[in-house]
Amino acid sequence: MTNALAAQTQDATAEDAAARDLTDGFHLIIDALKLNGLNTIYGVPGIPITDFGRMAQAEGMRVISFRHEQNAGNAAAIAGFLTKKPGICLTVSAPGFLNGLTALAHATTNCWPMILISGSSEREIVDLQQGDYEEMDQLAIAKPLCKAAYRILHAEDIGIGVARAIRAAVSGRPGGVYLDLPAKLFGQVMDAAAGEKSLVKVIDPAPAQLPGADAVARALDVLKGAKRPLIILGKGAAYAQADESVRAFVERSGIPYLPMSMAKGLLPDDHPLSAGAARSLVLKESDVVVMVGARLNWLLSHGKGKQWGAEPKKFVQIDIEPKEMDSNVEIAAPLVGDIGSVLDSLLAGMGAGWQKPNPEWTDTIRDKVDGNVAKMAPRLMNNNSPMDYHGALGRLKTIIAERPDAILVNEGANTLDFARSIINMSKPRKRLDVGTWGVMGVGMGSAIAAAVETGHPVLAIEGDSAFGFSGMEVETICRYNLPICVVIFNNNGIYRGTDSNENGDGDPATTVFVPDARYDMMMQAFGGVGVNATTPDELARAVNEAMDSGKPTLINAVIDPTAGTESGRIGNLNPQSVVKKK
Ligand code: ADP
Ligand code: TPW
Ligand code: MG
Repeated sequence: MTNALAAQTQDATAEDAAARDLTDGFHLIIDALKLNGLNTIYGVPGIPITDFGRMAQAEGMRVISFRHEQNAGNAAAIAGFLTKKPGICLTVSAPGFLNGLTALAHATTNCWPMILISGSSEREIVDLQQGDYEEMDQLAIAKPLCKAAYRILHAEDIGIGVARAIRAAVSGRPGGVYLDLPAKLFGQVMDAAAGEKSLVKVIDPAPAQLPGADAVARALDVLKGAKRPLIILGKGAAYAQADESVRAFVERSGIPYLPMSMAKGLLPDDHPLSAGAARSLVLKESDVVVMVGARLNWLLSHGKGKQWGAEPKKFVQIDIEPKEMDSNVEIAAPLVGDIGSVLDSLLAGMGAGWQKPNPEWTDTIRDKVDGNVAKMAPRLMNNNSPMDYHGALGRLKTIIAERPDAILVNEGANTLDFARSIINMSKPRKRLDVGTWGVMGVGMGSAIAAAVETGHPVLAIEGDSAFGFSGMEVETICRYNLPICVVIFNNNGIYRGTDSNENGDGDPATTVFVPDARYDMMMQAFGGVGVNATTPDELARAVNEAMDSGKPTLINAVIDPTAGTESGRIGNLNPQSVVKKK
């Protein structure tokens, strides 16, 4: 259909539409999403997408309305990680769009597929800067913050536009995509049959990418020369859903592995080859390291420096993104491809005569792991009141061990670092946290998406500060009656609750909150269960009840305000002044 015709037909009345069998932008977008198996939208309604949300719900999509777009966006981002399909976030123009944009950038940084669909104001007015309602050149602003950004101006382009967005989000290294839909698009009408024909079902959206035979041979040569090899599993490996290949590669090679935080559970944390509790040792002592869907970024001190020991290492790296190779250190054997295909090629090349590493290496690691686990065990059993991190997390560790299908959401500083090392995961993609940026505020969005996408119970372990960034979504949790139990580690502040303001003006210190706050009462305000827990036993009782009942629950866990340390485990990254002012 020509543009002129499209414009003309916009004036058609509803009766006309029924008589002539027309469709419109609203329906075409919904049909395009559904055709591609995208059946859930996370968003906040308003002009110009209020009716779109309503209609999507009426057409059988699940539409989860949030209280703030950033949380809806974080939900879409984690839905992408969990499902390998782009999570969809829907926002209104300018301010809503900007609120969603942080999450789109977060998804892109973490290599998760997501599509931020935003309504926008009229192009003609925006481009002349004539002051339209919520005027903003959203496409230009989104571009540098995501993997791809598109705008659809004509109803007949919706099929192609949505297909492009999906393919851009999931192919190669996944990431966030922005899709700009000006208000006028929604009402554009066209012939229903032509509309249906214009839709595109994306075939093979994330094609397998096989490594070259020479690259596989090179990697196997490097591995065969290794005396103290190590595998590092990253969240890219969890995302790839090549779980059997990952397990087979670790077990057949006999090489110990270290899981990055969101790769925990790809193999159970108590697996005999897990080096999780011997991290410093294996980083220092290994001579060949196989990176599987993990980047040598700040989380691994860029692959160099003290942490990595004095002797130079050889790296084998498996990644779908060729540019990742040599990003921080030289990669001796790059394997560009998808994790399943690459690992299967390596397994085939290893053959029957594969020599597992010398037991001296694996036994050393085992001893270290066993020693560290034994050292930790008694601390996890304490019943101190107020609670410390170990006493509280010891109980939560047991609860998660008893419920391998439950999903753990985790954010904070000390609350994050202690929970990550204390709580074992036994299945893939069950641990969702702050990701590559260490961003606070992902908690409630992640918890909601986890419950919606998987139907499994969710335990969200939240620092009191971390929770505050998305806390209003407890209403959303209650409204949709989701099986989410939020535990707030309430130590009265950021890192510790004991800071004081040096200038004596009566203002509180910058890192402390209202002491002894009762977050549990927030949940009660919306009809959920709220519990104040002051001992590990009380905490365990309340969490067990919540996980069994599936009722929306928030537990205020009273933590000793002196128990934490500044910045948790990354205090070394925190610049501190050495200059004392007189
Ligand atoms: P972590 O934080 O767990 O170390 P990163 O987010 O740093 O993990 O790294 C994940 C890596 O996985 C990214 O470099 C990304 O390109 C890669 N990746 C994502 N999906 C796949 C896939 N299907 N196959 C191969 N590599 C992938
Ligand atoms: C979007 C900086 C890192 S950790 C943290 C902040 C504010 C909160 C730590 O306190 P919490 O945990 O959650 O109470 P605990 O157990 O140590 O007391 N803004 C964003 N992201 C980050 N990372 C910050 C600020 C930060
Ligand atoms: Mg705190």
